[in-house]
Amino acid sequence: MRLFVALSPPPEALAEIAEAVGSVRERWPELRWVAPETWHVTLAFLGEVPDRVVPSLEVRLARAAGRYAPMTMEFAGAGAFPSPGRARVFWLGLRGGGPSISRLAASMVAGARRAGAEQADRKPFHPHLTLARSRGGADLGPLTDALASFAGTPWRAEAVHLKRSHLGPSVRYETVGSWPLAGRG
Ligand code: 2AM
Repeated sequence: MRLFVALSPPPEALAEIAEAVGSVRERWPELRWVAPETWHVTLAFLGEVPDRVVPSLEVRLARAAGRYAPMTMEFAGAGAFPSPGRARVFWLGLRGGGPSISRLAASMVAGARRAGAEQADRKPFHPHLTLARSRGGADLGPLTDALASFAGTPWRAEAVHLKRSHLGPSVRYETVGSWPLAGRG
């Protein structure tokens, strides 16, 4: 099954984003906008994972998550991968969480690897929430400018979630497991 590990921001944080994005979104109908109910922050993309690996993957992720304390962060700023001028992915940035969020992401990757699920597509970790995609690569400079000053209310990440992608005309994510950030910090 196709899996990834993610943070799920609380509804209040997502509502702020929906409000900020609402008006700009109408001006960019050629982009494939991500459905708000699927918004998430990816910590590790695992790709296709054999079913037999999933039980030990769950054990490893639970153990790794348990070593981290909840983290406070906020959405701030906007950008694009690989660059605003030829963008394939348009995103909102995440601020705060300190170095812990990068360490948490690295621990998820390491736990998955020990379970036998290699991270499918290793890129440097850059915490973000994907809002839209462009197949061919588009000039999204004006769009990133429009949301550059966005700054959301801080929220607490208290758990990690293992999610399964069901690909199709509209992608659907199913939560396979959730584990608390149960450390004391
Ligand atoms: P991103 O779009 O937020 O960067 C589920 O597919 C999630 O895994 C996506 O939201 C995507 O995060 C992330 N991901 C990372 N690499 C991917 C890849 N090669 N193919 C699909 N998704 C990938």
